[in-house]
Amino acid sequence: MAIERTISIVKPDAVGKNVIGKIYDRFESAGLKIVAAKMKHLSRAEAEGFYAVHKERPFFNDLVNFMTSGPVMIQVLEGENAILKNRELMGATDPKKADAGTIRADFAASIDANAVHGSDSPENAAIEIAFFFASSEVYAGR
Ligand code: IDP
Repeated sequence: MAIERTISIVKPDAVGKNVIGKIYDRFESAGLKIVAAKMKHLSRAEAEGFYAVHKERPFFNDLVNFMTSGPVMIQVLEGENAILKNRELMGATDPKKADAGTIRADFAASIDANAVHGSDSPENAAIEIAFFFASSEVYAGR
């Protein structure tokens, strides 16, 4: 299986609930390594740029408002099959539909405030990592 890197974001709702560490534990327990991390309060332009792929969607403005409502914790996860593994740990977009034991089932309140973001493909993972981190800020897995 391939060693991959992916972007994870702990969204403002989960940062506000003080569960960054509990979410990090899910990654580490699943064998994913945190190889870069930063806390950041996104500007409107940054949130709009990050979610540009969704700009025609009806929820785009709500999404940008939410993602700029407080600081987020952004990390690069590295490990075997990291992109899919992170998506499995996250659970479905709507926490009501997320499997028991997933991050969204345990920490998210609604489809808007759904605790975490994760890249959904190798192409998007590369774009999203470059959006937030210089290559010198991402460390090789131990
Ligand atoms: P994902 O985060 O599970 O990959 P996407 O479909 O890529 O889900 O949507 C990006 C984000 O946009 C979601 O995490 C969620 O916060 C928000 N979102 C998606 N669909 C809706 C919706 O129908 N209403 C409100 N917000 C939504």
